[in-house]
Amino acid sequence: MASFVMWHATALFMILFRYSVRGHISYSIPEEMPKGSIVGNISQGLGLDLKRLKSGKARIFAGDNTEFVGLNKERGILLTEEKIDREALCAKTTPCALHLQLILENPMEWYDVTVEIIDINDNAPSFPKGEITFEISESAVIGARFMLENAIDLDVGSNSHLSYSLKPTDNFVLSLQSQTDGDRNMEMVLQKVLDRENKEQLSLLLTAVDGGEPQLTSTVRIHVTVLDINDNPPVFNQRVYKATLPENTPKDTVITSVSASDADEGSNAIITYYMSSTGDVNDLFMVDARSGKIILKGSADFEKASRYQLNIQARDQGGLSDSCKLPWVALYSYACLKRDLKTSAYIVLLSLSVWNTEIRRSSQNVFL
Ligand SMILES: [Ca+2]
Ligand SMILES: [Ca+2]
Ligand SMILES: [Ca+2]
Ligand SMILES: [Ca+2]
Repeated sequence: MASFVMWHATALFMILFRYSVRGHISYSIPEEMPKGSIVGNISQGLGLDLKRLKSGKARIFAGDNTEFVGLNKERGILLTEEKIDREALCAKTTPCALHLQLILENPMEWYDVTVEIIDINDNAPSFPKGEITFEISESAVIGARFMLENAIDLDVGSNSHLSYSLKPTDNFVLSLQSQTDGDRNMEMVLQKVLDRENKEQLSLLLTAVDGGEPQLTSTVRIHVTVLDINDNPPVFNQRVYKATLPENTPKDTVITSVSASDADEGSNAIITYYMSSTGDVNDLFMVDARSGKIILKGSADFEKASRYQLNIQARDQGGLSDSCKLPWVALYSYACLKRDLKTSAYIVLLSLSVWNTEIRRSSQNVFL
């Protein structure tokens, strides 16, 4: 068997040596042509008449290649046997060509035939992911860079040469840097600081356009979640609160509430209220750390003091704070009802102590 193979190989070599290549012809066709499309007139191209093709039993030898191209002996032309997908045949290799032989017998002749498959722009750019997400702190500094993955285009040449755009450009601009290996690093660069309190979610559109004719495009959505930092202190909704209470107000009565808000989120916005006053007032009043309610915790004695000043502080968990005052909590020592003869309404009469001035004042009418 081995000797037969050796003889066969030797015989083939001798045939090839004796009947060397008579000629060479090249054709170029675009990929994706329908089956049966004309590649070229090989009869004219090689100066072979149709009778010779027939008598020589002309045939196309494709070697290892699938038979993408066939011979019509009657017309002397080469035709496509099926659609040729350049990307499947050659991937990124250029040029992409089929190397065939036209073989004739009686006498044996052999012609090289090259069919170059020209790329068409039949692939749009494609991004590796359906969407891109980032979580970026609002403390990120201008110039901070965030890597983006390039799109892929299966075509070659200008049909796969991609340019990119990013919109909107309010906070980020696109940066493309060529590398020594021919790749390009694509990044979005922060050009205006983020503010979570102003905008927590950003949505950008990255577009890739190839250089084909017509151009094909692809887009990918970039979602940016802006992460909070504690850059806002609590703020009281009033600088000054006022309150009054009767002398015999029972313990645990809520006399008023203070309230602060914090524009941050999470623990950066959790507010705790404190009394920052000094002295006796701390024995008489307390502030609920969570609700901001000012609660009487002792007995208010008009004889001892007619006013108190409370200082309240609101602090977030990051240590930022604000303060407010209750510059007086006026105690009134008595109240009585008096009937208005004209209107028949009852009038509440209060004895109020405001700062150092004792005044008597009628309250608004109380209708019973
Ligand atoms: Ca393309
Ligand atoms: Ca292509
Ligand atoms: Ca805060
Ligand atoms: Ca914040």
